[in-house]
Amino acid sequence: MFDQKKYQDIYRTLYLIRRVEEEIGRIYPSDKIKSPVHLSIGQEAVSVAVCSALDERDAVFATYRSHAAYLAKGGNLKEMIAELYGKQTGCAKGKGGSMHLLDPSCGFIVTSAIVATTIPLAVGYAYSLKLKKSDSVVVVFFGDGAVDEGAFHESLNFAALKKLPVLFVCENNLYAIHSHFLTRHHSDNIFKRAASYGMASECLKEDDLGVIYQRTKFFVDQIRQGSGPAFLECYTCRWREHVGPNDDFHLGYRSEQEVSHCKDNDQLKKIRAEIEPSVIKKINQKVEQQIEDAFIFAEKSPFPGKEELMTDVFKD
Ligand SMILES: Cc1ncc(C[n+]2csc(CCOP(=O)(O)OP(=O)(O)O)c2C)c(N)n1
Ligand SMILES: [Mg+2]
Repeated sequence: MFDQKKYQDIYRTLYLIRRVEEEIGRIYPSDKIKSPVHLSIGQEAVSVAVCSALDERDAVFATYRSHAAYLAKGGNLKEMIAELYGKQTGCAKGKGGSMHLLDPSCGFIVTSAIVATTIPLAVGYAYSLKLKKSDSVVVVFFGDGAVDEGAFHESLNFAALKKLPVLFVCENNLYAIHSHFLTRHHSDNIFKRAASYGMASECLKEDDLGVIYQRTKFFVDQIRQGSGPAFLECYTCRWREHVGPNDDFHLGYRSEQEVSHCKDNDQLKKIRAEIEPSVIKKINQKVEQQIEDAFIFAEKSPFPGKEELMTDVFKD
């Protein structure tokens, strides 16, 4: 499916995200990390597949669960960990935490803790690109919970009406916190609703990195040529609790079996099998060093000074 270099690039990013989130989970109980953390563990393949099909000129918007998307789009790892620690060197100067990652230098424009709010922002951004006759494409990631919000529907309608260069990517992990999709909606038809607003729309149920990559590439090429928006619903699975580093089977809203079934489809293991073990060893060593360096950087960085309390609140 990919050439060997692409396999290695994809594996490196998947492994980085998995391991950095495992480290975040390990350190979290020490209270050094000052913000809530919504881990992507189990969901990494969607971010990595989609971002691997984009160029540097393309822009990404995401949610409070966006360590994976931030890193997959090329966000700075040291600044991400420093942000979680609330340090001045963080990507939001230590004022946003895990739920407000951003790195516009690599096209990772903004994230938000408020469900669905980055969808209209992404559409507005796409509108500005269209007015400037840019050939960049905007991707916005959101969860199945965002479909419950009016802003989702208004944004899709407007994007279709104005034929804007935006790919909507719904990461459907079946739950909004602990509520199953079918306790919130009559039917399982998110992608059909998107189609009804007037855009190409598909549902990918396999959680297969290669398939998500191929379909993203197809839609991004079309969008770049002026097709207007498109929509991808990607089924995926969150392995840990909604917020925090633990699992949550004791809560009873889903079974351990449901998640272990997803773990059998771990895309990290699948991609690893395509690469020589000696190469894997080298990649892993480098990534582990990068992660260690990032946590040391965060530890050593200062907290923001009191004089920064009221700065960066409004745009000058
Ligand atoms: C407007 C709004 N309503 C409610 C919440 C509380 N809330 C936080 S996360 C969440 C669930 C969202 O689920 P989903 O969009 O499927 O994303 P997931 O957490 O599964 O990645 C809710 C309801 C919020 N942050 N914003
Ligand atoms: Mg969800």
